[in-house]
Amino acid sequence: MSARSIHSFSELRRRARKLGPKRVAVVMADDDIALAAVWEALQLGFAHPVLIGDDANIRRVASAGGLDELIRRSEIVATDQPAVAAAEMAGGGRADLILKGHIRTDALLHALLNEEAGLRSGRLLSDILFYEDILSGTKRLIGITDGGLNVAPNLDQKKKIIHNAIEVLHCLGFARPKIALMSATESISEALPSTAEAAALTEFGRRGGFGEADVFGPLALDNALLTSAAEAKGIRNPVAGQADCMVVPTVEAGNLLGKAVKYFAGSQCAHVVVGAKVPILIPSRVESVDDKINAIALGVIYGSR
Ligand code: COD
Repeated sequence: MSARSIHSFSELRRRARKLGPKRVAVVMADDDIALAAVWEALQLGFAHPVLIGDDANIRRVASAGGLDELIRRSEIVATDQPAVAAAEMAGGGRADLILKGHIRTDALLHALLNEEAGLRSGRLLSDILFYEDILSGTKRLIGITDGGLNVAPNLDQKKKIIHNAIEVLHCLGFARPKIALMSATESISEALPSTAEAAALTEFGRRGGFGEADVFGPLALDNALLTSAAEAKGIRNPVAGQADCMVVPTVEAGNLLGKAVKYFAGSQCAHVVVGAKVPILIPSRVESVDDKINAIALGVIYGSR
């Protein structure tokens, strides 16, 4: 963890405030939690909301939530094709980030991934989630990728997911992020293909393939996050016990881990999809207003790189 890196969500919001406000396009904005989040982000100074969708529904949901002032201070784009409109706005430089509202994640992603939407940059899109970890005794942000998009990434896709994660961590001030390649064990085993892939990716990183980052694995959860566990296993590497980001083998592992830190450890979260022309925020319906505000802050910082 670098001295300049962002350690908490309150710091994340403060950094976003210095970089904002950015235009946040809310797709199908008739969503009470998304509206509450953009209202808070507006008041915190890092969002200018662009509310896209059915005009009457947006006004009705905002009014029911006591957010008439938000409506006065936002731009409303009335359309029955909100995902297409958001993609066009972002592709044309009229929106800086996209936030999912009352729309299914797969429907939104399909619309944004459409070649004609103009949002693709030729890169792989991947999701990275951050939570506040306290295992080391001090609060720090740790990333988990990819628990959102790439279902079973192959070796090449994992390289791209790692590059995306390193780019985000650099934006958060991690000068040389420590990237742990996760599996169920730190030993290389034929029975667990993710361990052999982790070893290959470690070798790629050792030869400088990932630039300014330490990339190492395979590691299990305990020896990625606890120095005591890494020491007990005799693993000597800067990443072991001190990971800034965990790269999981499949979307299921990442999704389970992301929900575990939220529900078992009670951490707030923030996640962002990177690799398109603008950051895309796809928080789930059950994520809190705070999680969504954090995600907007993360998108603002990453989008300002
Ligand atoms: N990055 C860049 N381009 C992509 C990506 C990606 N990660 N995935 C697909 N594309 C491109 C393809 O090359 C193609 O041109 C176009 O998008 C459509 O691709 P399809 O037909 O393969 O699209 P699908 O049906 O695979 O859908 C892509 C999704 C990202 C929607 C899909 O992979 C998905 O549903 N992922 C899991 C999302 C999910 O349910 N997450 C769980 C919890 S949030």
